[in-house]
Formats: sequence, C-alpha cells, structure tokens
Amino acid sequence: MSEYKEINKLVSSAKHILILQADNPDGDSLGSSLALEAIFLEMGKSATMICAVNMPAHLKYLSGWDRVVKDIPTNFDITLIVDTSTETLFENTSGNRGFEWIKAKPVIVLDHHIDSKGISFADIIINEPLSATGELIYKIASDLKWPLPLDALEMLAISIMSDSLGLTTQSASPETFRTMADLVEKGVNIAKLDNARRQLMQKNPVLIPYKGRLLQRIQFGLEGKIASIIIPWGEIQEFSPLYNPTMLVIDDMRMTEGVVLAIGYKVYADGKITAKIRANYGFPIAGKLATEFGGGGHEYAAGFKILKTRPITELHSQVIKKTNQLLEILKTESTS
Ligand SMILES: [Mn+2]
Repeated sequence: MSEYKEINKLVSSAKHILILQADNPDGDSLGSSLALEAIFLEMGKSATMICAVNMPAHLKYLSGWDRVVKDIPTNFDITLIVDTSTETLFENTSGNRGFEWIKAKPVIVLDHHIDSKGISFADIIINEPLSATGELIYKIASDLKWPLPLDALEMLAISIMSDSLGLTTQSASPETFRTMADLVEKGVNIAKLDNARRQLMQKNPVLIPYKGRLLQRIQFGLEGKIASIIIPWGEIQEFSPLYNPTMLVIDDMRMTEGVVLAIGYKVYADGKITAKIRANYGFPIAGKLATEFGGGGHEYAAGFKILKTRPITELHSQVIKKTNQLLEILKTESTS
C-alpha cells in the first residue's frame, strides 16, 4: 500500500497535526478523531481536533469530546480529515478563519463513503469500503506499526460499533468482526463502553411528550412505503440541544409495516432544509436518493441539504417521486 506509506511520510515529519471532522459529526468521526489524537500523542506529536459545529449531546460519553475545538490554530503542519470525502459537508468549516491555511498545507482524507464526490483540496484520499473510518484507521495503524494505546483502541471500537450499529449492518464484514476481536483481545471492554453509552442515552423528561407529538405528525406516503416527519425551526431551537428530534422517532418510522424508507426534514430559519434518510434492509436506495438532491451517504443511511428556499411540500413530492423511480429500478434489477 504505497498510499499508506505516503501518509506515514507526512505524519512522521509533522509536529502538530490537525484532525478535522465535517459539519455532521457522529460516533465514527469523533471516535476516529480521538483515536488518532491518542496515537499521535503517543508518537510524541501534538494534535488538535477541529469541528465547526458543537458535538451532539449523545456523543458526550466519548471521553475527550470536549477537546474538539472550532478555532483553527495557525501553527500546524498537516490535516487529517476523518469520515467524509464530500466537500459540501464543510460549509460551516469553510467560513472559519484558517480554512485557507488548511487547504495550503498537506491534507489527508481517511474515509469509507465510497460513493462520495471527493475533496478538491486533498492531497491523499484513502477511501475504502469498510464499516467505519475507525476500521480503516486500525488497518492503516497496524500496517504502519503505529502505536495503539488502549484509549485509541477503545475509540476505534466505538467508531466501528457506532457506524455498524453494533456489527449488524451490511457493511460489517468478516474483517470487521476480526478487527473487533483484535480490539477485545488487546483489552477493549465492550460492556464497559456500552454501559457508558446507555447512561448517556437517558433522555431529558421534556422529550417524552415531545416524542408523542412527533409520532402523531408522522406522514405516510407512496402507499405507506415512505414515512416522513418535518421538524420546524422552533422545535430545532427548543429540542435539538437535548436530542436530535428526527432521531427520536426515526426507528418508529422504520419499524412500521410496509415502510421501506424513513425521512426526517429539518427546516431552518433561513429556509435551509436538511434531510436524514434511512432505508430498510432489502431497499438499498438511501445514498442514491440523497445524491439526487446533492447529498450522499450509504445504501441504507444518507442525507442531503438544500440551501435554496423552497416549500417543503414541493421538495417532499419530488423525494416521493424519486423514491418511486428508485424502487422501480430496484424491482427491475431483482427480476432481470
Ligand atoms: Mn463513518
């Protein structure tokens, strides 16, 4: 793997490394950041973790989350971007002073979203079809014989468990299980990590009646195949700091008989609309649907963002139409 060697060359000669997450941090991107931070510190380097948005509350069981900062320092040598190769996911980051410095210095991307469009200012993009960026980092670190202290191993395990939903997704390969076995053998205690996660999953009591309201607003379209929910700006303001409103009900939406796709829209004050898409097993169309609207993701989990103001009802009609087309194509493919 000559690309791994290229990474090693850049990392070896760097003293201060930036670890950058996109504007949509998740368990994989944060876990991968914290793992790399631990690895680089063990190598005697300094590392700064950057993300232009606040860490979501449900990730705060990952010890060290509060070391992720928004300000880009001046004195760094290289940047590692984790868990994305989609440039549009740096909208907030690009508004940050110092983004030009990042572009001017070497940029390495470590990702596993293989359908992505790429990042124009990256020097090296490693994008492999693995379950999580954490799995890729374990592969690279093992190959390059980087030090892997226990806290790094724990973070890699969290990354993999998070993106593979506890090793239950299609992307969890035999290699993913072998990686997890390695991590456990090297001292990672999954039960302990999962207990920390569960404690943090306890919800603020105000979210329980709110969830009830959301459940009543779920709409079913395309003969019950699509479940959708719209979160208006007022609710984003009120409830997002406590929990991602869409995530409160998305599993209920997906677990409804006949539903193949669940979609949650958030409508912001400036008219921006974001959509989170989850497809059920056997209907791998989430990524393709998101791509139609300028976004991206995986077969079963994806999202997009629309900056231009347009009525949500109009957008949803187009989403329904596109979903129908993708389902037709899927049907044709499976019978041919
Ligand atoms: Mn990921």
